[in-house]
Amino acid sequence: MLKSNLVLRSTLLLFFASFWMMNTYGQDAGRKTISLNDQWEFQKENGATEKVNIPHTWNDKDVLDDVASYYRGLGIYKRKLKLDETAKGKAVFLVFNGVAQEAEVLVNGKSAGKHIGSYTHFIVPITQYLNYKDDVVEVRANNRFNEDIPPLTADFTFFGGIYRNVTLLITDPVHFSQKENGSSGIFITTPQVSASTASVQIKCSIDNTSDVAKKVQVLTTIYDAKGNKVANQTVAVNLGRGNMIVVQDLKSIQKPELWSPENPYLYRVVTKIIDAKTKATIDQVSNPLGFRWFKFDSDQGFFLNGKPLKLIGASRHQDYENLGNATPDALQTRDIELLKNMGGNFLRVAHYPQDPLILEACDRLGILASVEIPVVNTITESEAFTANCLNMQTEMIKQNFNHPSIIIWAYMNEILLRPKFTTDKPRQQIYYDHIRELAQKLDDLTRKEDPSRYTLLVNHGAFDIYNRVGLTKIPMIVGWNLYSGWYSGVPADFARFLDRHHKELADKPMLVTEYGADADPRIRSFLPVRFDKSIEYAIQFNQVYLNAMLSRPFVSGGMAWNLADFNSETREETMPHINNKGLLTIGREPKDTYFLYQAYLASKPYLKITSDQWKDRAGIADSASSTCTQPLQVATNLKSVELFLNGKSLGVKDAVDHICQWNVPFVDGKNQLRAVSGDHTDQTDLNFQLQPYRFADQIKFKDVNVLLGSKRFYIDEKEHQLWIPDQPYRAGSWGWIGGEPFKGTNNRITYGSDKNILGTNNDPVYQTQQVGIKQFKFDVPDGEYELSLLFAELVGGETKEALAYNLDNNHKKEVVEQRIFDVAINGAPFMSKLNIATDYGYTTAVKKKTTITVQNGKGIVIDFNAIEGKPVLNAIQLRKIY
Ligand code: GCB
Repeated sequence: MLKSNLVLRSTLLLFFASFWMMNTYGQDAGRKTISLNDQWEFQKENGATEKVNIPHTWNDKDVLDDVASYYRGLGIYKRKLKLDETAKGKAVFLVFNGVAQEAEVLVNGKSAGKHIGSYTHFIVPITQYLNYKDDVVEVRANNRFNEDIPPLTADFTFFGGIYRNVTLLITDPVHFSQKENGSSGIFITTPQVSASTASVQIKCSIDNTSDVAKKVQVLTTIYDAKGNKVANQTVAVNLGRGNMIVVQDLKSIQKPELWSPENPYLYRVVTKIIDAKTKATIDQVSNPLGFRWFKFDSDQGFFLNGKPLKLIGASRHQDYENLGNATPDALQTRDIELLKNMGGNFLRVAHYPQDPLILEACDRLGILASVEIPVVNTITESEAFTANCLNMQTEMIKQNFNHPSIIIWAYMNEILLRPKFTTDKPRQQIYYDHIRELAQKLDDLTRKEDPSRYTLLVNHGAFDIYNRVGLTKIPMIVGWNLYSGWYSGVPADFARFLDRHHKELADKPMLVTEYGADADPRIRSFLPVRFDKSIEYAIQFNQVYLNAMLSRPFVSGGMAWNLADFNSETREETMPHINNKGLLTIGREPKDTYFLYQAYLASKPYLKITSDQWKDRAGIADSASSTCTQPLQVATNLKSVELFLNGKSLGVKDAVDHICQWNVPFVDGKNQLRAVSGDHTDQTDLNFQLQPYRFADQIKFKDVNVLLGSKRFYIDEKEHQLWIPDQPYRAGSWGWIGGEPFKGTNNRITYGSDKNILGTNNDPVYQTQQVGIKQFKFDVPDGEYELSLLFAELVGGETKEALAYNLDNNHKKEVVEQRIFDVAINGAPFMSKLNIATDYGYTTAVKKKTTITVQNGKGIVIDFNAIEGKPVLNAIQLRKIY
């Protein structure tokens, strides 16, 4: 009984194993691939073991806390490999799309391969290590700081892990080479393209890992999008052990359908190795093919297929809300769809090569692209660093070579942003010389590896120094990351910078590779100013930039920084650890700036009531009326638009820079808005919480949440609370008496404070304050109330470095003054000798709540009495209980 059971079970196992092989490997193309994303066991060095699936990062949770650090060290992954007899005699490989940042792959305990760099693929041949029984793969990944591996510093988080797909590849001993820097081993160019004819060159690298010579045919077929054969060529070769390069020229393809953003027409190039005797396919690889030609001109900008095309789009980071860099495939592809829907035609894949899905989507959707290696901010002057840069550049080019969407290879970003040796000028010169030599080597390598595309080096806005170091001479295109009106100056400086480039670097084509302003979707303002992080400031900023670029033909294009918000662990500001310059949130919700881009770029009539994320508004009634008038914007590419509120016309407005604006008298509760232009309409409902102008008015008072020292509105989406700006005390209403808004410390250019407020996710509630406040009064009628006073000490504590990308860099050490005060409510002591810094710590959220019985028409009077220094109040909430 027992015995026969065993026999049956092993027969079943065999059956299942071969069934699995047949179904998952049965691709009839010689080679077999299957993902190896499941069944991994993971542990941090000396940590507990857990089961994980790929994509995986070990940092997804540690970037969610308030602390500006994350684990940078070793992570160990292990997995069994289920290979049976059918794999014997074959060549077996593991294909890693991305492991951050150093990786060693072991098979059955033996080191099979190593790789350096988080962002390029690598392929590890493992045949010689296999036992085909109980094979175990181990990947030791490490994201420690290593001075020889770029990036050394950057404004993004260096997540560790096997964060992109892993695949098992099984081929015949004769196969397209897997030794060509992680590429497919096939390199396709189009030496000649016009609207009437085109030629295609296919260079294949073929390996024979067996000792048996083999006669084969290399057959390349080009198919059009419908699957019709357009051209083919067969070359007969006799392959001995080793490598052979086979080149095929397919000439005179008539009337090629051209690839462009409007018509991303893709052909397919299928290359096969065929056994000359049996005619069986030994190996087969497909690649995309697009026929297009292009040029950059320093005077007239970019041309695609002979026609001018302004390149407008965005840069993209690869991480996602709560997932770190372990972003699933579908969300990666969706990003490119979002860029396309925005009207973009260009993607700067920044600051490093990304998942293969990204460029596949660009090919399909008609998005032109640049890709770059992560040499950011600073370099190490070591041979190893140089070698790693050159190797990454080679890998990037070879791995992405066949994408028609790519037109540019880049290799450095703002490399003079963090200059070393600032107090030793001769030594600094040596450092600069080293940078220039490295740039030259990378540029030379790129032009040699791929003469069909352009090279790009990306600078920050310090024109003179990049010129002086010689970095504007080396690349074919100069990229500028410009933040006038954000980190320094005013938005109008942007156009002046562009004109300066055109005048002084008259022969260099240029791209605006970055520009942007932080936009926290929770922050709105009717008086937007630099650094308030409001959506409204970002809208104005983007209008100025888009106008300047679109009106200057010599500007080949511009890429908004960034398509979406992204993790940057060392950042603080309103949303700590996140860079908020995205047009989408980190969870890919469109901000109103995204709609502005649609209005600028849409080819069809476009109309959109913005304030998409500001559907819950609050405000104080206009004097004794039952409405509150606030501006409302519509983004459009139409000349003029009419707006209706609850069915009543508010008039027709002409669009200025793609925005129409009305003053809308909102009523309490639901407000139905309809924007109309000809046949085009957009409609939305907006909820308004009307605050009484005076407590004695008809409008019933429920609660009010007030930000002090602030002109911002703040939407707390989690607790569904709306915060409004403060006002000086007005009789019959509420407000502060005495003091002035916090103006930042020393020379820091901030709005309120830009420090991380500990103990809250509502940092903007605490980041502004009224300094030197004497009283806060509510002239509320008698009743029971709940009052909350919110404090945070904004001066002192850890003095952080000047904002990482603040080009002014004039931050001085903060002078801390002692601040002690008493707080009394309606004459009774509430908090005595309050010293926020010593009692609670610097930049820490403090909320003190109490209930008050208001009687005899006395309202609520809160007194702030200074003992030392100036009293402060950051925010205040009042709720009527009954
Ligand atoms: C830059 C950098 C980019 C930053 C950006 C910013 O110039 O190239 O990595 O994220 O500025 O937001 O400050």
